[in-house]
Amino acid sequence: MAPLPVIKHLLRLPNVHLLQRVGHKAAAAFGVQLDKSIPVVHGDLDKLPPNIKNFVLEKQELCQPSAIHICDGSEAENKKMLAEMVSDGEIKKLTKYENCWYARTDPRDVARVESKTVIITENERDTIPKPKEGVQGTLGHWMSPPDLDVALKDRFPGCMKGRTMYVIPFSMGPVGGTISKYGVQLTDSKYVVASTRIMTRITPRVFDLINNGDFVKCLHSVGCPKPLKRELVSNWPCNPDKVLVTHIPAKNEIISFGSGYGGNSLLGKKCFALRIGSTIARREGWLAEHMLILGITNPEGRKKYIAAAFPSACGKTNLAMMEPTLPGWKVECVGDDIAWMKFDSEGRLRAINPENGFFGVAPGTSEKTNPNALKACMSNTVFTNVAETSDGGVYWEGMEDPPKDVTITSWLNEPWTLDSKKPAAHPNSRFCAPARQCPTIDPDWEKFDGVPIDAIVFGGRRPKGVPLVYESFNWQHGVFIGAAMRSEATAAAEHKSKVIMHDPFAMRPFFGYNFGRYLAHWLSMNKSGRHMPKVFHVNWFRKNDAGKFMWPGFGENSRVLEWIFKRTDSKDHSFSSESAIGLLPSQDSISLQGLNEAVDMEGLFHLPREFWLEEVDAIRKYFDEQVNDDLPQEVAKELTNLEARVKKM
Ligand code: OXD
Ligand code: MN
Repeated sequence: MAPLPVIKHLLRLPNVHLLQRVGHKAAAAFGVQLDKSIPVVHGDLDKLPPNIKNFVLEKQELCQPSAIHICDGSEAENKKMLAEMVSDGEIKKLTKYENCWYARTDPRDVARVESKTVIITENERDTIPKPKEGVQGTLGHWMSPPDLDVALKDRFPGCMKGRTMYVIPFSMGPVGGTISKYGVQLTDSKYVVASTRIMTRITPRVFDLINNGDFVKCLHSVGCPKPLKRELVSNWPCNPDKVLVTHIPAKNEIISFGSGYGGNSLLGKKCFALRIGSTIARREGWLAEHMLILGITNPEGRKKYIAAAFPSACGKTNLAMMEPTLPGWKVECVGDDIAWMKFDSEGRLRAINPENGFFGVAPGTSEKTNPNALKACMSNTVFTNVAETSDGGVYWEGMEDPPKDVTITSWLNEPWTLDSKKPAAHPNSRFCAPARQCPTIDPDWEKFDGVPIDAIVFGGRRPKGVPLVYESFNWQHGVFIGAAMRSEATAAAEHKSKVIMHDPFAMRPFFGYNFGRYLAHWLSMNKSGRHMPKVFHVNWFRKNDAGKFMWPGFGENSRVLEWIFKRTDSKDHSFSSESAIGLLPSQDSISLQGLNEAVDMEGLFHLPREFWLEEVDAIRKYFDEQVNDDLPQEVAKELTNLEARVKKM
């Protein structure tokens, strides 16, 4: 049936707010039709479940691509797209490795853009706590539905002209898994399709699993319709002045414009698995967290799983893939960035890694720091903004000494030597590699109902005052420790200097809703009959007065994991002693056997009273200013208790 003229007119305009309100109903009732001038060059639109077909039709009306391609995730499809990108100069083959590719971005599109990342709710308070009078809120950015309408109208009409719109059916978590969720992303970027194929599971089976039910709707455009209005830099299409990454929890919808990079464009990752994911998790009673998951096996063969939250670029990937130095211990990787965790019917917390790949920060990754990540990215990998070597390889700061007998070209496409003043690789340059290629990938990493979690670990980069490890007194205190997390800023977003920033639960850039309510949700997890994981805080980054790291880190962190392992077995205080801030390892309970260097354990566990009094003040200021009336009184009480204990030190 032909669309009623008035509906067709509304869709054409396109009044997006109206379109979204009438969208599904109108499409279902009147049958939005494909603009006949837009060929479907791959796949069959009529075979899609009606709600997905309508979603595609609505967005093609809006974005006006020149063709539609429904992805099947196959090898043949991937090969063809990579070849097209090579001939368009968007990527290069790295001949030194097997099936590896290299992309340089426009230098204006190199990281997540937190200031342009917004959550849309009717009431601002549903997105962020109301900060104290006169204070700028830092716990996310809110946009009203009418402002979203204006912003979308300014960006999306005709934004895909001259480009193909790819329809990507993808699964977060193993396809068919009990904790998995499904999404469909529309994008005009082949780079995004190729990277999403690594980071998620792309398969048409997702259409059947959605079966006309709920799915997360993702729309992405680089915002560079053809003919181009400006010359591209490095053949990287983007529209930096108009970047906007939006999330609409009420509709399970993500709409992103202007950036092709990382979390701005691979919408399954931060947008879906964390921001929209956290809102779904709250509704459904589970947790979507910025956490790695690792399995650790002791010399007797007993295994436990740990989930750990660290702010961006604090070494989550290194920890998840570590090679323990403690003899007989084994660490295996389930995931390096995101955990979805749900209590099962027996009261065990079970976790999956919703991702299928690693989007890891390249600089600093070396044979010493993370040999497993290096092995994982030697084939089937897309590298972005690293430096290239003249023999078809890659190079970045901290990898090894620059290889001899080759020349190096920086991420800015300039000749590079050790004398160059600029870095060879961008500090946020990445490898995007399949998870299954990690030599230590856990045999259960794709288990449908996840792996059982015994410990939750929080951590950050704290050069002063914070001990190597401590344990919370109980769950409520653990939630407080997560809420009070702070860390040095990193290159993963647009922050410039190394200030110590509050980053509660390592989720500050990723909350999908009001952080105060998020805390209440965490507190509500503690129900009778559940086996609550123990909660810890670690800090590998304490420095002595000479500015030198006090703990060797990397594989030696297994010594700390061993203590955590022992503590999860204990029903009492064995191996620990009480301090003002939590349970510290008792004397000699962290094994130092076989360590090559002397470690100042006393210094690593010293709690300077002045430091902790200042820490309490900083946490109180943050809670008062940022969380204000939304702070659960249980968390406020934990701060009061900490202060009283510190004062007695
Ligand atoms: C990431 C991040 O890219 O946290 O994982 O920024
Ligand atoms: Mn991350």
